[in-house]
Amino acid sequence: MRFKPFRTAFLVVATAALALAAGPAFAHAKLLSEVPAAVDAATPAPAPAPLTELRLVFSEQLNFAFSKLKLTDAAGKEVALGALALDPKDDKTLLAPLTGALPAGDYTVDWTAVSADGHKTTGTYTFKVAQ
Ligand SMILES: [Cu+2]
Repeated sequence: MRFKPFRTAFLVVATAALALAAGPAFAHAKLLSEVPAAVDAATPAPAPAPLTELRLVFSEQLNFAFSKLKLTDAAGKEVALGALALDPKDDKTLLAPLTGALPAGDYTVDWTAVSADGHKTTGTYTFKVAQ
């Protein structure tokens, strides 16, 4: 059988295309850590004192324009946050400044993250502010 360079090239390209098509499934942004830490966090990041912002570290570079955070208190009332931003030193980290000191209690963060590949992930966690 003669070597057929065009067929070989076709197979190489087709295989690469399949590998690329399967790839983005691994690029969804997962929440890796957060400050203040979730009450059930396995390895809580140390909370800075005083608490001035929420910091969420994701596994992927974020498409900031479509990423969102919502903070609610134990009564389910939304707590106002300052303007959401990407950490200027880390495009995988979302920052939401607090507009004032949080009274002691439980708080819930609902997040929506869109990774650079356009895939959306969402999640919720609870953190506690001690008196
Ligand atoms: Cu993805």
